[in-house]
Amino acid sequence: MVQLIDADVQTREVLNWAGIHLLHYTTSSCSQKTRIVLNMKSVNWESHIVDISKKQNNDEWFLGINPRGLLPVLIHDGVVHIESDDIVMYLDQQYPQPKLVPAGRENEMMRLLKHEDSLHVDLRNLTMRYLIPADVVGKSSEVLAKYRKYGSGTVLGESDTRRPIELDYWERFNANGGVTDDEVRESSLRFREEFNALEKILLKQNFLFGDLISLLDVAWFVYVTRMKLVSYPVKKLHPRLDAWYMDLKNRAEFAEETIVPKHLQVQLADRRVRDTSNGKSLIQLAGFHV
Ligand SMILES: N[C@@H](CCC(=O)N[C@@H](CS)C(=O)NCC(=O)O)C(=O)O
Repeated sequence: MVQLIDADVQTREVLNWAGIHLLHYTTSSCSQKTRIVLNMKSVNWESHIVDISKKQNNDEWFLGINPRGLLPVLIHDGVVHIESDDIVMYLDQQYPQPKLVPAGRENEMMRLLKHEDSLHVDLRNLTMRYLIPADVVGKSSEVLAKYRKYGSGTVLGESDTRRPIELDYWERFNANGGVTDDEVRESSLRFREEFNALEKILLKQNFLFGDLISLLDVAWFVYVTRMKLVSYPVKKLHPRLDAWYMDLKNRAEFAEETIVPKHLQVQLADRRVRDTSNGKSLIQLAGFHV
């Protein structure tokens, strides 16, 4: 569990926040994951929107809460929790109804969630390339300077190892002028491999961790949701995964947290047409024959 210690947190006001608070952003996939779990468990929580499109996650106030500058953050009675997978594991312990990790299988679940998290960079690549509008994508040198400067820079009292990885990502992104065609191909192929593995599992059981719904379903649901938005052909390549997705999508707790705003839908449709006519759609760059 990543529960920050006192010395990690510089925005001291949050240490006095009582109850459950979530710092999140509507369309952030990791935020969606935590909100779905909060819904499933009928937890009352207070919402604090941190607008990623305005880079508020790189402001001093937010970096003083999460030195990694990433969403979501859960604050429970003044204790700051980061990393969405740790947050949902924590919520499952605190609010066991319904139980989303079978008793005795916590380590196995954590391992599988960490594996899912390892694809976050691929999800980010495809999101940055196909979803985020050109006027918002990337981080300017001013924003990166704030990212370097603010916050304690420590997690659990140790110099944070994640921040240099994040900085490296954005510096490379700027140097390459965005996500490259090769990165699109590699990230798409990585997802195809993972989705193929999930497809096999779902041919044997109802959900990803057995016959009952679990945190693993929530975690992959938000990824599949995003991959559909970037025009990855889920239904054509992985029909069983698509049926599993549709089942979850029809549940209010999932649907409410993954609504795509109308203006974004219109932008996406335009973009899809443009990318396809330039031979740069995800399907074309990945070389999928669908
Ligand atoms: N491993 C982290 C990943 C968090 C993450 O990358 N969050 C994204 C939103 S889904 C974010 O805050 N991005 C903002 C940025 O990179 O500037 C988690 O699961 O919480």
